[in-house]
Amino acid sequence: MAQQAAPQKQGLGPGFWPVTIGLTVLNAIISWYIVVTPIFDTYLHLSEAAAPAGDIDALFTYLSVVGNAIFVYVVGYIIYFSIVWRRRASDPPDAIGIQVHDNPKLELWWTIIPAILVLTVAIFSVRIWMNLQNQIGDVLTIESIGHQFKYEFRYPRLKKSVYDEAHIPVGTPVTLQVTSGDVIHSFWVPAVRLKADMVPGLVQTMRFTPERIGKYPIVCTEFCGTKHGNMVGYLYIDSQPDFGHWIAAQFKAEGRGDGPISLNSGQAAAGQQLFGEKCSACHSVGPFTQKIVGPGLGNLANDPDHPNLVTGEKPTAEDISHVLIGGYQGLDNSQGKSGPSIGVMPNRQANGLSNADIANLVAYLLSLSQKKP
Ligand code: HEC
Ligand SMILES: [Cu+2]
Repeated sequence: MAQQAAPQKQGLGPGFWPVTIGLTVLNAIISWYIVVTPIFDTYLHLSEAAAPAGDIDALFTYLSVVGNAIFVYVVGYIIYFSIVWRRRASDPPDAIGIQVHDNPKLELWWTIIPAILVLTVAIFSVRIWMNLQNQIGDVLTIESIGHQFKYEFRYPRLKKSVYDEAHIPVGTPVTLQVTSGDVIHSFWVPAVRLKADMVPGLVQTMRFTPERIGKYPIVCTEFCGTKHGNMVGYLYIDSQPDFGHWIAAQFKAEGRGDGPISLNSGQAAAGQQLFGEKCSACHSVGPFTQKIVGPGLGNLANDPDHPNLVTGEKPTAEDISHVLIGGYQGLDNSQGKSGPSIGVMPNRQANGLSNADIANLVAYLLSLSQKKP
């Protein structure tokens, strides 16, 4: 006698659409929470101390939202289907679920949707990576060398290294050249979201722009010996004046305080070359309005629309040198009344300018203005 075929279970089941709506609502609530909560700040108390921390956190948020959606739907449907199509007491002992093979529609979508997701993640992260590599203006370059068990920092023009405490000025693009003097260490600043291994014989570059003044730990994450756990440094993001004071103190400790600058000994040609090296990332030699990061400097001394410097001072050699020495961050007072702040002009220490450099740059800037009618 032919055995009666066991009934096959198939279809979406009675509650599929209500469950889908429920999962969508749940997904939306969790996604909303992820988006509105600055996760690192809230749970780990890690502020975004420097660009690109914000970009990296945005990428993390995106990954969390996508990951959460996959989790909610996959787990939700597994639970739903295992309840509606469970084996019931009334089912014959040989009852089996429907066997699905070759469903082109399904296969198409489960290829297309993940492909799109992975592509968006790739585009998002490659763009951040490229920004990191191509950040304009390596204004301040510091070498950082790992040792058992401390971090050494070498600053331009500073003869002695400093250890375990690095100071950098806010708003100034910084390039760190990271390597090691002995074994493999790592240089991780959680508040900047960047990390590089410190490998003997290999110099790796780390670029970021400090944004929030504060003191942030630098952590070694490669087991580098018995006192690895004690290997913690601090990155101080200082205001421009504080950074100036700090580095001036280092110079003083080396017995190399800077004497007075003789401005009339400046050489415009030497200044021009220096400008290409240290200033052109942020300044054009066009008019004031031709902005890169800072204003154009081509008409500094004879621009009727901007009779004064941003500091409100007159564009004399003396007053231009004040901007180069102290840096400037404040309201734009160039038209006699205050306008919005333009950005941060790094001070001489951040730009690595000697007295002679300042004299040469001032001579060059003034020569630019004189060429115009
Ligand atoms: C990180 C970018 C950056 C670098 C590098 C930089 N500057 Fe500036 N500079 C600025 C910004 C931004 C301002 C405007 C500051 C403000 O108004 O608050 C400025 C302002 C100035 C001013 C005043 C302009 C005016 O019209 O009053 C001078 C002069 C100047 N910079 C010269 C230089 C020289 C010379 C160098 C190279 C040694 C240099 N800057 C390097 C960003 C930079
Ligand atoms: Cu270490």
